[in-house]
Amino acid sequence: MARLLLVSNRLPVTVRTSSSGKAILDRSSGGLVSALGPIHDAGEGLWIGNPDGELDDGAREALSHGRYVPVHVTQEETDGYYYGYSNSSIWPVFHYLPERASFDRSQFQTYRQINQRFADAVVKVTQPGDTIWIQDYQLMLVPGMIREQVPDAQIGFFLHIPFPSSEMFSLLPERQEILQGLLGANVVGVHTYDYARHFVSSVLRVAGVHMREGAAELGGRRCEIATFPIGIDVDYWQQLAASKESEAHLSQFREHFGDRKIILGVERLDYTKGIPLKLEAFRRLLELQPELRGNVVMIQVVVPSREDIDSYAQQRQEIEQIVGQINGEYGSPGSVPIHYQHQSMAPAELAALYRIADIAFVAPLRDGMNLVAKEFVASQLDRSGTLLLSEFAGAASELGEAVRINPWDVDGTADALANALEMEPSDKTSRIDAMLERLRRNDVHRWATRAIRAIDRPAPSMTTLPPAREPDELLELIKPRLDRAIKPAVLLDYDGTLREFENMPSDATPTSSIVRILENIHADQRVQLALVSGRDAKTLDAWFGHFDITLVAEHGAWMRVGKNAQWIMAESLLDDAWKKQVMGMLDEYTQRTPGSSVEEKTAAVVWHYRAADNDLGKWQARELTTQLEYALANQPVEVIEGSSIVEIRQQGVTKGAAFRALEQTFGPFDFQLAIGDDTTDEDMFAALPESGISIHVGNTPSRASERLSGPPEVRAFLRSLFPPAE
Ligand code: GDG
Repeated sequence: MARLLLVSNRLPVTVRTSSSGKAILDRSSGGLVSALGPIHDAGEGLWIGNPDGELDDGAREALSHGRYVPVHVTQEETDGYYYGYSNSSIWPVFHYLPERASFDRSQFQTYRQINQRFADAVVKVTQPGDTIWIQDYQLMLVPGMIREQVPDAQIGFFLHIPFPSSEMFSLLPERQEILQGLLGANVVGVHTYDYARHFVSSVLRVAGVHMREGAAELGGRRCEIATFPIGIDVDYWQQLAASKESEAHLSQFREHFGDRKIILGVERLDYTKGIPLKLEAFRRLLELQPELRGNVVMIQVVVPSREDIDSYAQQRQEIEQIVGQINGEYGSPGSVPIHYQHQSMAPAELAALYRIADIAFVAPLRDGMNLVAKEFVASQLDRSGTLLLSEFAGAASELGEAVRINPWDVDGTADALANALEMEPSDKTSRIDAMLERLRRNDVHRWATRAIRAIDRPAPSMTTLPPAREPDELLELIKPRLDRAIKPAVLLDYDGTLREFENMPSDATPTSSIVRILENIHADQRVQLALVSGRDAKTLDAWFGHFDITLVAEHGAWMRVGKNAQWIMAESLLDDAWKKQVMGMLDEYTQRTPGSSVEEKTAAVVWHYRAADNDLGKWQARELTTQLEYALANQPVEVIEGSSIVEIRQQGVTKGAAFRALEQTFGPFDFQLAIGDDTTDEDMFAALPESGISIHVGNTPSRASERLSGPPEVRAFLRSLFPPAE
């Protein structure tokens, strides 16, 4: 396995000196560390990052022993790079709060300088075959900087915060340089489809680079954007929540709060987390429902963070002021409505809070993902809590069963709190169960493996765009050759080639003009005509059975060589154990993508998304393809992305094989013409001899020698090539 070089602003360990004077590494806690720590431990890779504080020789040795490579950043540099550009420019802009942002060129220069230091540190230790994976917004220039020095490096980048709309992104004075930095990666990963879309539009508007289906082709190399929503370690949280330590905290809390209802908020001190508005919504609840006063409490844990930045210090003041007001207004001796804590707590205590809470109140104004929401769900051993989740958190796109709120709508949020307090136990249970199942399936380990595989995956070979021709021009080129031929073969794809697509495949019946074209070709006695389609035999029979031509169904799985001939099945279709596995995965994607559907064929399974939202469909198709390629690596099948389809097909069954079978039956031919529009037709083009003529339909790259823009041009071309007999 390739070595993995992880790069993050902070190293995931701190060095401590034991009583015997020995340097010991303590692993920090947190989602990223729990995901990548085990991978780092199990492999032979390195982790490159900034250590906490000064290192003596013992500390250096301990780090090196653990395969950690320290990159030092001085206090002054931290001010410019971390508190400055990272957290005072990028962070607020990427969270849609530009009024909190400040832009200072010298801070950017420090950011660039530290990014260069990280890049140099990576380059120094990298070896051929390594996989480099860079984490987060503090290091956005690093991919490009490494790429400059190691052009063929495998580089991934993951952004843990939102990628904003291009209008917002463009506020950054250094937007060009930042994008170029990111485009240095082979794969840029983000949490959600929305962020990916935003990235694509920024790349186009700001950098002028077109990304087709989520990938940019940059001077012979690709940069792909992919969504990998980060998960949590579900087992860890469930075990922690059930631990003795956590149980002890839980009993204490139960004793303290009695039967009062508990609304819980846990976040880092950050203006993106929407804490003041949450407090306002809670205030509104108490104002509107006096009977709740004294019967409901809000526990708000605020973990100290970035207090060297003014806006963070101000945020703390603002929060504490509101807490004071509400407690003053609605408190009574012995009953305080808000329990506020500006300190972090031990994980077991946090898990106990997750368990005792009736409502987890997660209301960020923007949040890349939000792990607190997921941890709360995982810790619900009694399945008795309700998650209130802001629609502006990345987690909202996965946790559909949460009660969604718009944090800006204080009245609406207060109503949602009131309703959640009244929710039926069975409703709570079923919501938690559904979310938990999803969290299990997409846990943090899966996040890491999916992302690493995507970085490692060899880029598909690049094809170019054949020259586009007008039908007449193409005719001049081809007609003389056809006229000279004694035994010509004409192979035509149907959907997207002869016939325009319809939303419902069954609606794409042959028009009279298509029928006439086929008749005219067939009237030329010399020609062997074959319709080579992905459709099933039944449909082809119904539509074209009366023609005395060759029909090829399911991309070569079935073939019928004349009007009354039997359909023959290709031989390699016997083992289909892979289908079951594939169907399970396709079901999941069908659920996630409204309008999509699954079609089962003899030698293939197809996921259709033509009737789904176009962008979403394309996106899910990419994800699905990645996942399938990995899951089916050892199976005799291949995964093909076609026009609004992903097809999983038994290997050896291709349109290329169909051409060869045709040649065996009738051949050899002295003229070959093949026309098709999608990836499956590429096999057919590849099977033609060098002198064969292949025509790709559409405006995407292809190995074909010629190109026509769409079915109308194909029909016009064929009408002139095979004019009706006088
Ligand atoms: C960034 C993105 C994205 C909180 N209080 C305590 C404590 N925590 C832990 C939680 C959770 C983590 O901190 C917070 O994670 P979030 O995801 O909620 O937020 P950010 O720190 O802003 O993280 C975010 C994330 O990166 C991952 O990609 O989800 O959108 O902003 O794990 O458990 N842990 C302990 N004591 C506390 O008091 N031990």
